[in-house]
Amino acid sequence: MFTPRVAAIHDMSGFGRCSLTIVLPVLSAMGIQCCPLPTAFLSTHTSGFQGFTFLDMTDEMSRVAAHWKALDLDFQAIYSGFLGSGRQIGIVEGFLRDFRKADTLVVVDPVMGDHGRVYQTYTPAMCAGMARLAERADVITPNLTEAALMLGVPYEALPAGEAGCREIVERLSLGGRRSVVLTGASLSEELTGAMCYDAGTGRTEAVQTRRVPREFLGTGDMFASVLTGALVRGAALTDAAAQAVEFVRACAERTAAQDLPMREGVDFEPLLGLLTGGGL
Ligand code: PXL
Repeated sequence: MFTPRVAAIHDMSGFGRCSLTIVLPVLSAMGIQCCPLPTAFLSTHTSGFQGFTFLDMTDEMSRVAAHWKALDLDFQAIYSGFLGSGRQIGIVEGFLRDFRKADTLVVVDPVMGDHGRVYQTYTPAMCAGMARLAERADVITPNLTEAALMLGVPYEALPAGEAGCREIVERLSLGGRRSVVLTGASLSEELTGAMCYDAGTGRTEAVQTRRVPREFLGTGDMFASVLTGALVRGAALTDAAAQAVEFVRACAERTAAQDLPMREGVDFEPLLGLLTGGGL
């Protein structure tokens, strides 16, 4: 049986569980070959650690893409996340031009910030570039902070509640041309999850689960990775979002039960079996 292949364009942070240290194990567990195209190598991620190292891989990325092109590799999906420089926007756009075929799924997680704040290494020009890159995606997975940046409105001015989340995904859909899965969409005090606009069906649907009253870094990366894996395996958008919502909840519950620090991310490794869908 054929194993699908995904090009994963994200940073590698050595400690703190995010980006490639989530994308790789999650896609592998879901039976998908993950080919990493690292955007930067950091000692830790940038949220909650002082003095992290940051090796910008911009120049290496073009060389990797050129080699993959010479090898005539093909990918069922291209999935991008945290970028390391403004120049990388154009490199990822070039990667899409070179590797996207009629049935290639393009998922852009427009990683830029959280809790109303932009990540330390992102400039306004990079945020504008990310919005431009995201226009080429089949599916985007912003959180509320990233949705505000893409809509050009202050975080505090985002429309609220269920109607607000519906309005956000519909406004971000580019007139219905791209699917939008808004994360951190909470329809009541006890619930949280995603609001999904499916460009294939034209429908907007909420996916909710019980809220874990703690926040952990990397849950957006976890969500988008499970969603991408499920879409590659043929799930419909809201079913893929439901798998992602439930897996993130299970990880957050396990991590909260041990009272681990937010910056270390979710303690997901013992739960990967939930994604494999079968024994030996
Ligand atoms: O999870 C988002 C993310 C990804 N990569 C790096 C980060 C962050 C969030 O802080 O710093 C390097």
